[in-house]
Amino acid sequence: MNSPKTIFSGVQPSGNLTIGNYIGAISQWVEMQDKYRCIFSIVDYHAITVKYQPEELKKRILEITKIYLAAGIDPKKSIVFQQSSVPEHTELAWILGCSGSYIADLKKMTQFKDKAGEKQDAVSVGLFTYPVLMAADILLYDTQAVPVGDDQKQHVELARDIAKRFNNEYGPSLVVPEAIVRKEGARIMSLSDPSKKMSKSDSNANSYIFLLDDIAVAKKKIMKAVTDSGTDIDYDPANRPALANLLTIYSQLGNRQIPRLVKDYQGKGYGEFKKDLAEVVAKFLIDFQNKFNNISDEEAKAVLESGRQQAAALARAKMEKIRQVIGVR
Ligand code: AQP
Repeated sequence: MNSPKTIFSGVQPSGNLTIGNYIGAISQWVEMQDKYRCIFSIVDYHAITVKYQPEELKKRILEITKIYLAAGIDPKKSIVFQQSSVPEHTELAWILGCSGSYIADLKKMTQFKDKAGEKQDAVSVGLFTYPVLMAADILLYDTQAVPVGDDQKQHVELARDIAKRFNNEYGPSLVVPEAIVRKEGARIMSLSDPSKKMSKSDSNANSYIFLLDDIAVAKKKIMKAVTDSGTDIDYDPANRPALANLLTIYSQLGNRQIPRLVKDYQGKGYGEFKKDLAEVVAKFLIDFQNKFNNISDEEAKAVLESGRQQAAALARAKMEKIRQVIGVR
């Protein structure tokens, strides 16, 4: 029998997690645990590529661990660990930065262009080389598939290119991974501007719903969400992207397929639709937050420590081979 595929993914503790992070990434991880060998990381070194508060980062690392657990990640089935606790990630990132990664590729990364904006020369080198560290995260574990939201697909493709170039230079040493992106919900859009993705670091608080948002606040955000012209409920992402986004959120959190929703809301208007969606979101958040609040800091720390030991053993063995092939051992 073939051994199960290895899956790796992570979230950076750069803010409160949104329902976009949940729908696009974490919810699909949960489904994979019974089928694959899963490794899920809190990728904290990615969160220091932009300005941050050390105390807040520390708090968020445990918070995200609890979010993984509350979402249904089971540490008996999956390895859950903090990236910085396994130093081989940064070691491999250095090696890949020297072999397999080109400046021209990094300059093309949409996320770098979005985050650096007009100041491409004045942001940190880390923000620029972030995708190389992400490639190291993935390649260190012989990962075959990386479940991510649509915005991270480009980075996984770069990891593939880096692995292929490294293999061309040193012989087959790295597994070439593929991205797994949901068909629906891979890109949840901002509630205030459906042309932008929902992002945890957006400056407009009405654009996102945090998994830990106050329930009344979350409901208000849904009621305030922008809608397109027209009054009927129809799924037309090209012409009515705001409504399509709300239908996607409803479908994903309320477990009802979009065609079914469109049918159920025939003859009803935006007001009724949004009120019901606010209830669906509230119900989801209440259930999620109950689970989250029942996980202690000690439990989360124990999960991270056990995950560290398991990840470190894999990383140590892989890096020993990499050091040999590049000629430093
Ligand atoms: N809006 C989204 N819809 C679907 N999936 C999303 N993801 C992020 N936003 C959406 C997916 O969540 C996972 C973790 O993302 P990340 O923390 O590594 O960083 P990101 O992709 O840059 O997400 P954010 O929320 O926009 O963070 P900030 O604001 O800090 O940059 C990934 O799989 C991502 O695709």
